[in-house]
Amino acid sequence: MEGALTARDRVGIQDFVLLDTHTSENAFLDNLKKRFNEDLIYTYIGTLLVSVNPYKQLDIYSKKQMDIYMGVNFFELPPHIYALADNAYHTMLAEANNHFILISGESGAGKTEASKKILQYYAVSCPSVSPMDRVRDRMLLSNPVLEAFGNAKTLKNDNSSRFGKYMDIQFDIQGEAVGGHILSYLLEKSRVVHQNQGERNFHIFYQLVEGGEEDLLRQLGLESNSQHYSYLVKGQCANMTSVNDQNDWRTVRNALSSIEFDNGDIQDLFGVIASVLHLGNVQFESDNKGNAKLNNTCSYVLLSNIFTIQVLSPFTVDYATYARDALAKAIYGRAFTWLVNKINESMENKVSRHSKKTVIGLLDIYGFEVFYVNSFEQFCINYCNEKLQQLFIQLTLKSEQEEYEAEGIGWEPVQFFNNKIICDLVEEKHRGIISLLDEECLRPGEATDLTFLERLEEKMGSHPHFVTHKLADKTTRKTLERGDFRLLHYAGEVTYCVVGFLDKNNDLLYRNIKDVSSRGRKQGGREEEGLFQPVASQFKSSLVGLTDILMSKEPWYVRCLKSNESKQPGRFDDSLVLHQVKYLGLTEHLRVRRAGFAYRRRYEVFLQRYKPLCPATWPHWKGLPADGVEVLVRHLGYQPDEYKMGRTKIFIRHPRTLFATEDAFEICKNDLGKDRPAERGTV
Ligand code: AD9
Ligand code: MG
Repeated sequence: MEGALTARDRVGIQDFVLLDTHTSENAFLDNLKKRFNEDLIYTYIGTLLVSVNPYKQLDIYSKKQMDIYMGVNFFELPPHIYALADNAYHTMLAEANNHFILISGESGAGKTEASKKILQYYAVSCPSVSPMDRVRDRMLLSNPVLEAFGNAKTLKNDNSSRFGKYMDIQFDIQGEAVGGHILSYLLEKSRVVHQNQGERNFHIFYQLVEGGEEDLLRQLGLESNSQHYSYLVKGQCANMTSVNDQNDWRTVRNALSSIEFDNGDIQDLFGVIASVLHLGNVQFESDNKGNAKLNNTCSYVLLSNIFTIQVLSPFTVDYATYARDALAKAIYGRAFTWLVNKINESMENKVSRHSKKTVIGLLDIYGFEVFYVNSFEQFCINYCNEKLQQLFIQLTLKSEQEEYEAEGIGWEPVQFFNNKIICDLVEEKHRGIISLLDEECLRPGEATDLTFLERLEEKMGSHPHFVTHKLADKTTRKTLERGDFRLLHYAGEVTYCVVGFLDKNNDLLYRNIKDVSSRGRKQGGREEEGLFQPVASQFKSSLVGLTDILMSKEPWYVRCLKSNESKQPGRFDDSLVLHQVKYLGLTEHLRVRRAGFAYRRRYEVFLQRYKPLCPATWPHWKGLPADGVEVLVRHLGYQPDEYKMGRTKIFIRHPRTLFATEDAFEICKNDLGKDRPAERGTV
């Protein structure tokens, strides 16, 4: 016994719900740290998985490990991302409904890695019949491709996602993965033309230039050296040790071939990427009237027209450079959209299109981030994280507690910080920051970034989560520059510099650029002339759409924590981790979990499923379902503190109680024979 205690002391508790000391933040941190020091990066809070980034390869993701976790009850093995993936999968099959896995955490916490592990688990572990293998392979191969085009090195993460990704994995009723579909969210296009010190452009540019075959580079007119391209060296770290662009190029190149990209597609795609690089090297100089002209090294007549003459009025050098960058961003953005569409086509389920399917959605977005200078991009990214935190609160802390109340279950409310106030500050109709930004964008010629800031200060000045530069000194003692405003986000305060907000929100491509560049090919049409929606509003609408998609499914959560800021293997920075534990609301979640009930089922559903386990309820129970359930669980030996009877549902405290019942049911079902199909209920 003493030995067991020592081991437990050393490696901590694998489910916080079982932590016998109080649920303080320090006890929480202590347990995480103990486990982290033993390379145990996963810990549960009930069915929620907490993951701490180890920044080193652990030998826990092998095929052998996958086999161990397959079909095994959640709590029987040490916590693992595979256990969560497996549990979601089996619940989906048993209950024939849709699920999603919300992976959250700040930049560099391990979300993208977690989502890859889950996808790999499904690809390897789910049953398969031959033609579907191709769909599964394509789902896996879509990862390196999208990462190449949508990820980049930032100061926070060498492989930072610069777009949001939601992927549905579709399963047929046998549990085979038969199709996939990706929705992508707001790509950070500004990175194409500018990178901050210590950051890079999207990986694909370096992969192509450093790894591309001689023939290909010759065809594209490219030098095999990223230093040659002005768009690749803005952050002064084109070559970095933690990535191998040449190897990654081969992976991406092979993946593209395997996912139905024919040679023509691939040529076009890299033609576009190369054109962006060439564009970046176009330089302008002033003629004697102060107008822009291409400098001597550029000899393209068409380019000359695009950038130096705007219908009648000539461009200045600054304006021409601006127009060049706008075009480069637009080209890359469209290539990315095209790529996602192509990948979707290749993952489309073409075999069992009409049969019933259920899905598991995987959400991996860009995490909360704070840099020295934060701009429109961070504003959008951090707003997105606020929305996901709000969804988490809605689904776990708020609705959970409201349900106990509605069901008449005695309940001591757990207090938590509800970040709805920050979401409203950003997105409220007519009053939020996004609305004000849009209004300013509708006053071309008059509005500037600074008039936008003035309006913000005027309207938001007294909001508890908004700090204007006038008040900053008094409240936080940290000064703000004149062009800054600060938001007190759920995950910490961020100072945004307004420079570029209007322009990035407008995302306008000058009409004559479009006209000239589309000459000689079919005009793509509607989008150009159609309704213009500013970027932030568009993003807001797409996040509302995403929330709707998620709310219609059963949730699972992976909360990723960053162990240290310097990406060092095995280093656990107490204050950094504690900060995340706090703002993610993990201890509040634990308190609700501990005091609450892991499972609930409507009486009818519970009775319908488990009635064969009790002679009094089998084959029919004539009274009220609630009474039948009471008789049934007493017969099964449930102790009084293990369950509660609500108005419409039974609440079961620990998953293990339900698992035991489920095991008994499986045995009974086999005993009853095949003539009586066991019906599955839904919650
Ligand atoms: V961002 O919001 O996209 O900037 P993520 O996605 O949360 O961020 P990511 O998954 O990319 O972070 O992880 C960052 C790095 O941490 C990875 O490149 C790995 O080097 C490292 N990492 C993350 N998770 C693990 C893991 N389970 N095992 C080993 C890991 N290393
Ligand atoms: Mg990521």
